[in-house]
Order: sequence, then structure tokens, then C-alpha cells
Amino acid sequence: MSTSTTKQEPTIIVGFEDATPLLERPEELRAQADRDGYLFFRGLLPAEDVLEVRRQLMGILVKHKMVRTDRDIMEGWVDQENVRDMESWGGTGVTREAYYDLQKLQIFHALPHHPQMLRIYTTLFGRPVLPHPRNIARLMVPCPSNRPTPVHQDFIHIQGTQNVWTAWIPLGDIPRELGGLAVMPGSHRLGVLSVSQAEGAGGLEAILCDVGLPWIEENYRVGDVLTFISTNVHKSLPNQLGDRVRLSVDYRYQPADEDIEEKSLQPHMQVATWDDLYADWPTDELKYYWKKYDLTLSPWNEVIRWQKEKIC
Ligand SMILES: O=C(O)CCC(=O)C(=O)O
Repeated sequence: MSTSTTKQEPTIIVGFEDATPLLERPEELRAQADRDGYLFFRGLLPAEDVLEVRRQLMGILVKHKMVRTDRDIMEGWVDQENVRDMESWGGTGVTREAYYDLQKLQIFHALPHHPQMLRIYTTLFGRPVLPHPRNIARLMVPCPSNRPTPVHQDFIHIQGTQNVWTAWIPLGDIPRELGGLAVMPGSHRLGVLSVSQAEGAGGLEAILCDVGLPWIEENYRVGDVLTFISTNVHKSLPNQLGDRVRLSVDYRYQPADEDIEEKSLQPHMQVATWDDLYADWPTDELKYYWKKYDLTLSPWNEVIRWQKEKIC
């Protein structure tokens, strides 16, 4: 007699519940966050604020000849010829040079301090919030060196407290075919999962046995905000359009009185020093803002990152 195990394909749900009304009912917001490990806010950010960030990022893609200028630049039509052999740098979607230009933009570092963003986390935590300065952008140009982001939990890459929440913000409409983020509700209760090596941002894939949880996908619109705790399992969908860039940012927040690992205070991928990135900023108030907090640093633990190769 032979035995075989068949892996159950997870259910896919399209469309999140909108948690915006719960910002007026903190207890319910916290209960939902605790139950699902994520929250979704439809149109919370003013479209014009998000679109200005998009406009400036598109300007960088134009400068580096990655998007076409014979069509509306805001639509992000890719210059296929120029990106074919592009070496994408560390899950950012673009070259190191283009990513450096982006990290110098004040507006990109100011968006996480938007009053609507701070409102989410002051309501969720009920105490002072620390936005991490290590802000990340994904300029996911469809090209051979860019792969969808694998199934993962952020905690192994961030460490510090597990109570870090990622805000994933689409910079423009991102229908599912353009490759937005999908989350697995309730997956934060699985604990920190083992990983194996993978292609795509982060380079590590969480090993999911038959956990019986669905995936939730979304057709994102400009102004939407998705947020999830660092142990929530998520991934990006593939960009099936193939001719348009997917732009998003991911910012992180935690209660200011919980542990933080030092690299969360450094520029992403240490692409430059803060002094270098700040050089052209017209105003000073956001420079080194985290120094006003009395932070508790916790050490990096390589063992957390490499709980590898568990067999289901
Ligand atoms: O946008 C992506 O492809 C990856 C984002 C992500 O995994 C995150 O924000 O934690």
C-alpha cells in the first residue's frame, strides 16, 4: 500500500474589510488587529499627497531611463529595451543608483509622518509611537531580475520587538494583475516560521505547512493603507501586466517604549549615510527625529533569521 499526502491549495479571498470606521473605536480596532494580524484602510490618505510621491518617484525612473516619456509618465509605462538587462538591487526593483536618488527625497521620508499614518498607530498602540526611519520603496519594474516577493514574515528581517507594524502603501492604483500585496489573516499566531532560500525581496521564504488559512488579495486604490504585524505572513502577487511599473512604499512603526534593533535606525540597505541623504532637504525638522526618543536597543540575532528547512 502506498500513502501519499496532497497539499491543500489555500483559498483566495479578494477584498479586505475596511477598518477606517474603527479608528473612532480603539477597543474594536485593537481586537480586530489582534484577531487578524492586519488592518486595511480604504482611501485613508489624501490622493494628492500620495500622487505627489508617485510623481517624484516617476521622475527618478525617467532620469534612469526606465519608463517611457512618449506616454503619460504617471502611468509608468516601462521602457522594455532599457530595463531588459537591468540588475535590480536588493529587492528594491531598480538599480542602486536609482534607489540612492529615491532615498534622497524628503517627501518619501515625510509620508510616514503624515497625520493619518500617525493616527493609525497612536490608536492601535494607545501610547507614543516610533516610526522607524529605515523607509523602503519598491519600484517594481517588470524585468527578468525582479521576482515577486516571497511568502515571508517581516520579523526575521527587522527583529527588535515583534510588535512592529508594517504600513504598505500603494503609490497609485494597484489592481491584482499589477502585483500588489496579499496577506494571510491570523498567520501571526503561527509564531516565527522556518525559512528556505528564495528569489525576490528578502531572499527567504517562510515554510508554510497545511495551515488552513486563506490568502486575501486586494485591488488597491490610491490612498489605501494596509498594515500588518511583523509576524503576519504576506507576499506579493506577480506583475502580470509586464509593461507597467508597480510603485509602493513600506514603512514601519512600533510603540516607542519597546525594543528596537539598531539597523532599523539606519538608511535602508545602508545605501548612504543620513547626512548624505539629508543634503538637499529644504527643511530640518524630520532630520534625526528619532534621537528625541529614549530608545531601548536590542541586539541582532542571526539565529532568528536562519531557522531553516523545517519539513512539514
Ligand atoms: O512590496 C513588496 O513586494 C514587498 C513588501 C513587503 O514584503 C513588506 O512591506 O514587508
